[in-house]
Amino acid sequence: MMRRSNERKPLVKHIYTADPSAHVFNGKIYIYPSHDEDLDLPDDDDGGQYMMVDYHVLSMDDLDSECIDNGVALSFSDVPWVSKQMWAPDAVYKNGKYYLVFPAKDKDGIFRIGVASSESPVGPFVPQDNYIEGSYSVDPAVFSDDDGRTYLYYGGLWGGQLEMWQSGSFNKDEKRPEGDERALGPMFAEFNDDMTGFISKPKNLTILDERGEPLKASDEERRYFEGPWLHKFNGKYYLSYSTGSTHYICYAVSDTPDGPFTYKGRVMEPVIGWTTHHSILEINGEWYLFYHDSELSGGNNHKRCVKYTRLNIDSDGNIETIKPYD
Ligand code: FUB
Repeated sequence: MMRRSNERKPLVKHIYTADPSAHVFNGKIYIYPSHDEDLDLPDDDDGGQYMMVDYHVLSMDDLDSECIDNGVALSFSDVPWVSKQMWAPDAVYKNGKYYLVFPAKDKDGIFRIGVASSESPVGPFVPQDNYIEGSYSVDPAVFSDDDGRTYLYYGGLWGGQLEMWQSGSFNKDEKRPEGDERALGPMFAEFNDDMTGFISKPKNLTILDERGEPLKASDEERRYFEGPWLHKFNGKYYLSYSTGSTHYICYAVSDTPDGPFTYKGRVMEPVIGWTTHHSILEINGEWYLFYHDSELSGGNNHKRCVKYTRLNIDSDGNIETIKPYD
């Protein structure tokens, strides 16, 4: 199949960008990425190299047009509760406003999830005074269901601190699940109408294997690590996510938004760089994957660039695995 002129190429080159959450608002494509800093920091397993301080919203009139950087939409110095590390955001349109939903470390060094709002999809966004009560960890993905309910999927292992909440409160020394123990899934919660809080207690989602058994912690090629995304296809809920340490994007399917989800397969093989993080979007009846790799920086894990490519889904809802460099 012929590729589009922008396909599988860095959408912007003047800044490093990652973790693209893409949406269509008013017929235009908006991308809400992390803004990677051009700093030379050593890699560690806690994500200390990801020192982002602000968000820029990118936009495109269509898939073939130039990708525009709309400047700083929210900076860490504008958010009263944030100390550092503004990681992967998402956005949603609700009740006539655009909401940016973002994770960052609070003053105690604990990842929380906050919300900021704007009249415009590109901001500037005005943050709420505090993070969402009961929120923790990273990688928020907001899903608006057909009935108007707004769900949040989030959570990341290791530097994303998800394991540290297994007891219900924060414990930085909490043991990670291992071996045959049930793997942690992403967290799930429902937002209230004005996006100021959760109306349900967050719960950890289960991903089942083909025998109906929860995926095990040792199953690193299939278990959840970070970067959840939710899209709906033919009435079913598709949860896609990164497997982190094995660098795949995988997907699992459910009849309900809060699972359990059953593992189905891979969306994409590994990209250049340690992390992989994506969003899935229908544009004019075709499906696209927005993702990142570290091609622009020659492989630096924390200097990434966002890209998109076509996603093929067959009539039964099976996703064809993407080989990003074929
Ligand atoms: O961008 C910082 C972190 O890297 C994100 O939270 C993860 O999903 C990974 O892409």
